[in-house]
Amino acid sequence: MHTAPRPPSPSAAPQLDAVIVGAGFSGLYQLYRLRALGLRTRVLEACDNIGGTWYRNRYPGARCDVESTAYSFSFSPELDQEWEWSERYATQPELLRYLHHVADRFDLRKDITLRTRVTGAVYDEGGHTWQVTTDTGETVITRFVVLATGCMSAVKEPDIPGAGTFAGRALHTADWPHEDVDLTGRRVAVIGTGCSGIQAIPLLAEQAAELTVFQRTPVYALPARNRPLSAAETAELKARYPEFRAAQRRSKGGTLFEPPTRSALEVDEAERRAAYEEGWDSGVLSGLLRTYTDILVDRAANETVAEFVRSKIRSIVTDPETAETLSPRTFPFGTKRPCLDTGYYATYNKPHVSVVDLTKTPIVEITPRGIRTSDREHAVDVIAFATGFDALTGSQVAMDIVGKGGTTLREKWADGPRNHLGLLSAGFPNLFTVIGPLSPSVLSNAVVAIEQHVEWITDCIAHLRRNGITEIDATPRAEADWCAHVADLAAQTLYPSVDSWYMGANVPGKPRVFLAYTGGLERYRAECDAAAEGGYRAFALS
Ligand code: N01
Repeated sequence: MHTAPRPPSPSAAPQLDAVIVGAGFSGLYQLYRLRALGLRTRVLEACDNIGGTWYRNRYPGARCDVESTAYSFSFSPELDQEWEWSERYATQPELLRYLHHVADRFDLRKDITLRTRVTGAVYDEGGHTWQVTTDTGETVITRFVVLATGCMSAVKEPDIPGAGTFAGRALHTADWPHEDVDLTGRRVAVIGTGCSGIQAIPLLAEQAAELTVFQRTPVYALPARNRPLSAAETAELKARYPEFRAAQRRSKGGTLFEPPTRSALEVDEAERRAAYEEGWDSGVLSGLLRTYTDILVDRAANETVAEFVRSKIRSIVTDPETAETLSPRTFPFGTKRPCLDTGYYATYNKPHVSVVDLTKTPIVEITPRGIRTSDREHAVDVIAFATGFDALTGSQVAMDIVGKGGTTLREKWADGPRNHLGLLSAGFPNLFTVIGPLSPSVLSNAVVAIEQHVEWITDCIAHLRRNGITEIDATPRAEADWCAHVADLAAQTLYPSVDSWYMGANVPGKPRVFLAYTGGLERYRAECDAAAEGGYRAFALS
């Protein structure tokens, strides 16, 4: 826990117009936009380098599961034309190279300060400024703060007794070493089978002498069907990039597909199976979700696709008992984020790879030698934790953010995040969030969602400055309405029925609130635009 920041000196003049916290996709684009407005802007980044998620998640196999050509900035046609993606799904190193290219091309680095973690921010109600404090001892006074801290940046430390006693090497997928980790001849354990675990497992298995996966909940994973992009494909895409980008911006989730029109239950089994085969073969994360209208709202409809995936697992994994262990049965398909994999299930056919079903033999403790489950001790040399994140709110409540009346964001969000449009939380004026809680964020292509937020925030700040307005705040009424609306929409789906990180259920003590907006990016964009109409009259301005 950081020490609480000191109250600001009375109404000190701002040294900066904007501080942006984080130098990932969000922070880089926000810097580009605010600088174009002529604002004195600085990005403060905790890590040694830029890249955010794509800097930290360097584990073997880390790869985006949205197609590279769609998971990239749309704001610069020149950038679209000059950058070449090598594969359908970009690896982490390629995404990081892309972000470095963006930083260089738009000359962003000069306003980014690395190795500087924002520890707190206190609002000065008299001066309408924020006093931002850092772990380097710096204090910066700024009019606006943009939290570009990402959805998945607060790593969830393994809540397992004895975690610190392990005498071998402990790694976390979200904090993998920069240098190569040689696992040749080593006995490796992986704890966790979410998207990170299932991407890492096939590659770790290529090196390890023995790989043991400790699985608490199996996932539904679809084959990525990744492949190199040919020169002809790239040329064809570049020719139609302008239309593609425009369509992305109008889309429901930032990727393009024909929305389904029928229920899974109104077609016969043969037709359903054919649709699911097509979705499975598409190599697209939402390939199965988009088949029928009711996959995420009707349990019986959902079960048809869930059983389809289980049948695929049985067809790939040769040992029937292992196939059953890997088959999700406790939650509907899609209510925890599905994964795209490359060879995940087939990895279990290798003789040196095994899975421990923690629902039958739970982990009791980590020991100096390895992992003790209820039936035995598994001696290993390396433990790779793939145990996930305190998603969406974790990075924000980790900072001591003190708003009006001395209220902290942590206190205000004790029962779950509260804000208007996911953008501003009442009592914390001039403090914007990019793809944070109660916005489409993790349910959409993150880059498209980021661009929508950054552009809205930029337009808002431009309006305030043009009109001599020094403070914008969410009203408690608008905030209450938005929180209720987000919860109402989520309640119409199967999502809240499941313990997932979407619900905050993976972090002990975190309130159970559905953390994202399920109405889709298109509808959300319209809500944000409506709130900006008439000079942002949905907000309190002064
Ligand atoms: O984390 P997760 P992640 N003992 O929370 C298990 C994005 N992402 O890093 O489900 C034993 O999904 C936990 O088990 P359970 C994407 O949005 C994207 O994999 O709680 N097990 C689960 O199996 C994704 O959804 C990409 O029962 C424990 C796993 O650890 C999000 O990030 C790639 C445990 C955590 O899974 C998070 O994914 C990677 C314990 N004490 C990530 N604690 C791409 O774009 C936790 N677990 C491809």
